[in-house]
Amino acid sequence: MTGVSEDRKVPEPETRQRGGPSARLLHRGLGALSGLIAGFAALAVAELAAAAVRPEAGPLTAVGSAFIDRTPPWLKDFAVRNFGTDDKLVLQLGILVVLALFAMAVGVFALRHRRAGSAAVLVFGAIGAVAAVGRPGGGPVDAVPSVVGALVACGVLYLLAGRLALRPSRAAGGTDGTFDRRGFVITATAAAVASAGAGALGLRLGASGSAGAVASRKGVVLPPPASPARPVPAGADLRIRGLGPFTTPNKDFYRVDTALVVPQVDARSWRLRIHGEGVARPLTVGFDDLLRRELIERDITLTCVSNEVGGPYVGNARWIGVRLADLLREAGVRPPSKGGPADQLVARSVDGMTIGSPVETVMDGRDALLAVGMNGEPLPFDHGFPVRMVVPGLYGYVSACKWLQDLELTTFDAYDAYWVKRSWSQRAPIKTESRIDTPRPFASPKPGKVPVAGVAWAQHRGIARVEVRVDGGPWHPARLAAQDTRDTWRQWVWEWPATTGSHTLEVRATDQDGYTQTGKRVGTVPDGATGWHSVVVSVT
Ligand SMILES: Nc1nc2c(c(=O)[nH]1)N[C@H]1C(S)=C(S)[C@@H](COP(=O)(O)O)O[C@H]1N2
Ligand SMILES: [Mo]
Repeated sequence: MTGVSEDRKVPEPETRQRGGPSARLLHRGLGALSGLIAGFAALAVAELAAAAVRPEAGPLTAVGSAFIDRTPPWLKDFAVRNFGTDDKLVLQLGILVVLALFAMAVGVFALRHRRAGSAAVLVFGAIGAVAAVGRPGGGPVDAVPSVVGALVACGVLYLLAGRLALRPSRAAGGTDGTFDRRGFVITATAAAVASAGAGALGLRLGASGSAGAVASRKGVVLPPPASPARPVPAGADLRIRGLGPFTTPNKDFYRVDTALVVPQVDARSWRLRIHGEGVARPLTVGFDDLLRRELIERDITLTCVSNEVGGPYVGNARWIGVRLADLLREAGVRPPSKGGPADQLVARSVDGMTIGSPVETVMDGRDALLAVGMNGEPLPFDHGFPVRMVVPGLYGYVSACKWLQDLELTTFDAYDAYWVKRSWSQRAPIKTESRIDTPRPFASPKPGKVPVAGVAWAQHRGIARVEVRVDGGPWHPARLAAQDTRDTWRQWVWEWPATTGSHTLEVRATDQDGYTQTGKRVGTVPDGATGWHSVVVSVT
């Protein structure tokens, strides 16, 4: 478009018409479209290559994961609070939008600077490659998808920019504003169709790549536990409308992790290594070794430290697994109270997560598990198949490592685990908490008896009392459901004689150590939120 100024000086009719503002806009628009097509080609080809290398090596996943690991706690907290479990979808859409904007800009730039513009695409390939190689378990081959994708995109943009090149004008030094329209349409369509094909094939191959893991999970037969859980007492479930079931079904169980691609581990090749300081006999066990051991079955309520007061990140399941303390003792581990040198057990997952738990706690006699089963089935992939940790009384980020593959004994002084590096506490026992599940906020019940009900939890201490108050008035004791174990949550209900008007309901719990939940509101960082859950309703 070097001829634009010339056009004005030389008002030659045809040139004005062809090179006028709307034609220029169209030309730029097609430049932007070229950038988009090149970007699409890059991602599609990279996806296909990632299917051959490994799913985590795809540039979108790699850059997204790298972003997650660098997310400051306040942003992570914001994302979890506002997008919940959709936070990853939002992140990937965000990356796509940013990428699309850059692609369009590069496409427009390439109209004038065909080589430099095409080469600029390689910069994005380099970013993807660096991110992929730097992922946990990443190696040089993980750069391949980004590099191949970028090279293809570079070629596509070069071709398209060539089709968009303006033809020299008959008037010397200018252009007549025309370009190879037919050639552009054909090349652009061919590139888009071929990319769509490559992308679809990549997704299909990626899905079949995990066939081995899926088959290995289907093949798992959980042996009956040597120590079954007591049946859940009949009175543990109050069966009140608006109150979830005592045992959370797997499909409804909350999910919190940093994995953009859920790891699909083949149980047949899975190994767990136990090693580190004070480990007299380092151990390596396979999945079948675990199943042949004494299995115990327990109901344990899991809670996320990122759960706001009143939040949803808590669930109760029936787990089957091996006692972690048994394995540690077999490896010759002693807790600090018995002279062991290591006070921290660092669990590592196949996706590079590290989670540190106090050795003293996991060996103090509580049912700390290497879990293989959840509610009667092998762990779902989302919840850590084949093996995860579950420790009653500790928040998930300091205990519940999913897709576990390594246990290292060390000290809290020597090593900070993933979340501790991101300003969360090294140690985080679950705080005594309670939540109102019904009525819902801003509900409008009729005056008269209104059941106010919810759950309360103080894992490994147990819930002793729950109280409810209305509009800051006196506390009324709620009726507690039967206790399953002190490692599980407890439902409660209070019959409220509701009167017309707007009212604020508040709840607080007291645990079996005699501690009453503080009303002081603090946020989730660094070791869990506190405060009383409150719900405003208008009785009409
Ligand atoms: N590998 C891995 N394990 C993990 C996490 C993770 O991000 N990666 N998140 C932890 C956190 S913060 C919590 S609260 C629990 C949640 O377990 P769930 O998703 O099965 O409910 O898993 C824990 N284990
Ligand atoms: Mo968590």
